[in-house]
Amino acid sequence: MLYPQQNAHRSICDLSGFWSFQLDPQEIGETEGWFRALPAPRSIAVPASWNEQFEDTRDYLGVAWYLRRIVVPPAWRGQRIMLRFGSATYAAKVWIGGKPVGSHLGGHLPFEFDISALVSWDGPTTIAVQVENKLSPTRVPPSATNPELTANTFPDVTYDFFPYCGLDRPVLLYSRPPLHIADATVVTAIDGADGAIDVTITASDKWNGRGALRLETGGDSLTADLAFKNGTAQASLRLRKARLWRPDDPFLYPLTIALKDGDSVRDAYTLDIGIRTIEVRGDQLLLNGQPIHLKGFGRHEDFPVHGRGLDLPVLIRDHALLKWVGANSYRTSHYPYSDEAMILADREGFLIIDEIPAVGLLFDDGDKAVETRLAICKQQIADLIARDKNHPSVIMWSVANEPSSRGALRGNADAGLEFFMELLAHARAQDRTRPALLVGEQRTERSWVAQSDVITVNRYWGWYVLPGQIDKAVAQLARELDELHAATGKPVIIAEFGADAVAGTHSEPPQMWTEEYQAAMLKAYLDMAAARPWIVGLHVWNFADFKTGQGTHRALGINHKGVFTRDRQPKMAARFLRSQWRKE
Ligand code: BDP
Repeated sequence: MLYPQQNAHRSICDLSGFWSFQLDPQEIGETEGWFRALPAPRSIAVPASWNEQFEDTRDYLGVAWYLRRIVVPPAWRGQRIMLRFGSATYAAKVWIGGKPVGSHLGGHLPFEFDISALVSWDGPTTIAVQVENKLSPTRVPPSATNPELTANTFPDVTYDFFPYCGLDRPVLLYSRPPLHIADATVVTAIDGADGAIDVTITASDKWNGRGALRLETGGDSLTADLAFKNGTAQASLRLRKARLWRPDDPFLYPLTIALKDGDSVRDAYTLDIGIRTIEVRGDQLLLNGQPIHLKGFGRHEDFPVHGRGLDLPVLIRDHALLKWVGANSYRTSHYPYSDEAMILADREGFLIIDEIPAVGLLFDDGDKAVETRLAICKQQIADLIARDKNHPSVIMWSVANEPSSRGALRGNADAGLEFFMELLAHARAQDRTRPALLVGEQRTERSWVAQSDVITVNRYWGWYVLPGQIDKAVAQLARELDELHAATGKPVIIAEFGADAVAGTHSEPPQMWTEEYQAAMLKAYLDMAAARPWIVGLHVWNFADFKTGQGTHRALGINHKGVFTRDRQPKMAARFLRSQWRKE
């Protein structure tokens, strides 16, 4: 899926701004025609979650409506007019000019509709979107039917972050020519000092004409002709002495694809590509053939008032702080992040573990529900890979976070094993160039975790297990990891470890919840990993404090495991990490 682009053949109209908004707790809007006009609207900002914009919406997860009247530029007549939502959490239905155009299920991933036939050329066109985020066991992430499996917070979810809702990402109206580039897939390889670039392009209308590729190299550009057959063309470029993409030199080459009719260009699209490889060999992770160690965090898209809404200054600030602390990597825990985050990661050189929203998966409510969730996860994997396959920053696919064999699967690890083997196989089939993994917790079956290309585990020894006893906890963890490594022979990533610290609290000797304890715990993990070269990644949980449900173990509804506060000020742990990670 190509991100919208402004060029000589395509235009974008960004619909960020104020929309009309109304909650619909009785769910009468659809029968009463609210898609034409809202009876009692108020203004709301898009993109942003609705929860923190008003007092009465914080915990509201039901149906709500967004409306906007726009004038489509007359110059777009004759073009295909597309309406693209960066995300809508969780379920969305869309009407244009009072007519239904389509729906989408699942947050955190983009979807779009061709609305060419529905826009008005004589006046404004009304765009209406109905969104709801009801918690349900047959959604992903699911909510529990079994109270044992919930996080015991309000809202009552199976995971530890706030279920923000709404139009969290930009809504873009864009035009593209009737005959257009529909998709492109770029795969890069390294051959000695040269870069090999394979490009597969899909054009609309089963196009049988010609096209061209051009790679800007800074000197003479590299070109190749394209011959489309039934809408598909392939070409390879060989770049001598390629400048490889890597964290300390995230170099991007502009690659322009053009569809041509004789000498006239019918459509063009430019992708910024990075030439790099990623591979697991033995118990090492190799970037461009060299061992790489991931230093970084699990994060959240989370900030006061915006909720999970895209906030470009915060995105920039976060990447600046990631560099300040010496990180080179993060995981998009626990859902795909915005397109804009992935674009920035390419430009800034971060190595991303890209995760679908399969957090808190349930296996206790019967085969049918498990099958439904399997189908949703497979769709989410396909959609995520379709969106992010060309980002050099994305180095691995994560198909789940912390599934556990509690509930009915206790004693039936095989059903879960099949579930995850199927998801991992699905990811590998969609993309042969990147490793795939699932992130296990203490209770996740060993047989499931072992299916990952890189063994990836979350461990809270010294916090939830052996609280207050860091030395003993980390010694026990070291024994467990040594054994896991010996049994699988694969590289290991600790994708989460950390301690809550309420900023400004101190103790000597270190005590849980203080800044000293958090820093001491991270130090013990880093020291343990330093002696084990097969631990190829350490992601601290979390980059910043983040909002979660209200509950007895989450003071102020905040998870305080951030090394930065929610407003991005460093705790002692951030300074400690900087002292370690910047010297390496
Ligand atoms: C892990 C989860 C993460 C939580 C974290 C915690 O993967 O989402 O926020 O624990 O408890 O189990 O802080």
